[in-house]
Amino acid sequence: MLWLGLLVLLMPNVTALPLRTSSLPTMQPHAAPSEADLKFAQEYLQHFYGYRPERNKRSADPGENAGLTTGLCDKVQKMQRFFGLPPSGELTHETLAVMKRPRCGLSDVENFGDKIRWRKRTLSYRISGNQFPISASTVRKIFKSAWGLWSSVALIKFRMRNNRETDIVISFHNGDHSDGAPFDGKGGVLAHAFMPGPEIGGDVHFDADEDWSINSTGINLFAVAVHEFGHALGLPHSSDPGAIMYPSYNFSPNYELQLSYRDVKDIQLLYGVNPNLKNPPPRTPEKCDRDLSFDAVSELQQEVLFFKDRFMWRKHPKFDETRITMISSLWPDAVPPYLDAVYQNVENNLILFFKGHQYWVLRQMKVEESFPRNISDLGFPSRIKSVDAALHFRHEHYTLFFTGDECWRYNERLKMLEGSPMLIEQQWPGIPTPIDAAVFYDGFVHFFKGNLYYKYDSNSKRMVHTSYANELLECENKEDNETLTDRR
Ligand code: TQI
Ligand code: ZN
Ligand code: ZN
Repeated sequence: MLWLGLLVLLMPNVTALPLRTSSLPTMQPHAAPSEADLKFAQEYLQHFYGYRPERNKRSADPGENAGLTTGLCDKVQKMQRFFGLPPSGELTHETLAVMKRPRCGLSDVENFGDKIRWRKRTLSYRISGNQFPISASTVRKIFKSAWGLWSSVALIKFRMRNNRETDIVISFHNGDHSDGAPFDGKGGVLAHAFMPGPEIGGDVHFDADEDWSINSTGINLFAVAVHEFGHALGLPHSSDPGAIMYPSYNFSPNYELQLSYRDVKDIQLLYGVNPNLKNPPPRTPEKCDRDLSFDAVSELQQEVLFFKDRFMWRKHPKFDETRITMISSLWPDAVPPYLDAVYQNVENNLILFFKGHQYWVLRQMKVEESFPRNISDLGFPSRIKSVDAALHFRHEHYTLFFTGDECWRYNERLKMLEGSPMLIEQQWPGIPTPIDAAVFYDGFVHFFKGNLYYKYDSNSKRMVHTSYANELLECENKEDNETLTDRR
């Protein structure tokens, strides 16, 4: 709300600028501009195109024509390109006529559909102040890489400058800092940014009272900077829970911060696609996707949790909607994404997470000391490098681990039980191996493989049902289910 309010204040009567000026009479191209016109043009370019006469004087070749320095010529060309004039770099009558037409005061920003974006493709920023919560060089590095995330995917570049006249000013403030949006001390609002625009537009303020850090001990400055810089570039909040622009702080320090597919699409819509894009950004899984598969499935109290990448869905018997959340929003800093297996040990009130050769034990949301540990501690031979799934039987007091085409019976006190490993096909005939996930709930064993699940009667060990795995998440929109493509 604050942000929209400020936005309205910053943008009084914005009018659309015509891009073509073919209706203007074409004047003689080489007529020399008058003294007054030159002065007018210089002021115009200074105001709207960042032309700096002082800087140009310093670097100008003394032999060059006193009026049109190369810097001014560049700006004239830029302005001509924008208005669809031949980019000669000369102050033709036509060029001057366009300059003299009334226009709104907004220079470096433009309306783009219902959005606002910077018009230029290279933005300058300045880090203001000399008291920082972490060392100044670290702060510079953090901001540089936060801008770098956005410039790596879209056609926009950032340059740090130490002069006054930068597009974006980044600063730290305590409490009231006279922009109508005072900070609230530790906690609450961490930072805010102004939409692209002149003066305060694009500026980013951080609350100096926060416990800023570069790791997981406080508020991660890098994560917040990436989000705020998104606003400074014109991005609103996203409804995709995997997006950096999602309005919730659930950054996982166990996982390298990445823009999501949604963030990338949104910034590219404003500034165009950077052709040198490296890795494809991670997509947020969709519960209506018939091809959806799971990494792990587990019970947790009365709920069933379905894990996928950095996310999980929580299926609660009392809530009709199964909602997606970031794993790190429930267990901050505790568990890595892209898990292999998860199970809850109800008797001891533990939840165990498996990924690769490591496992973590959590008691009441907190990682037990000395974890992660190696899975060989559970009694697996060294040839077992990871587990596919874990199935816990609360009444029988044992857990079944699945690895390839084998399964292992394990008890917390007695460790690996006699007879392990057994062949899956002999224990649970009919399921394809290796499996992705397994869970015991509602009196049935559910195995997951690819986009299917297999429901077993745990006593007779007979398959009773098989269907799409995503069916268990109850996608409300059945039509979407058939024709799921990229939203938007
Ligand atoms: N600051 C809010 C934010 O940047 C300020 C804000 C902008 C806002 N637009 C708004 C507040 C619209 C209300 C409505 O979103 S913040 C996150 C989060 C904040 C929040 O300090 O609350 C991040 C800063 F929520 F996404 F984690 C950074 Cl990453
Ligand atoms: Zn502020
Ligand atoms: Zn925000």
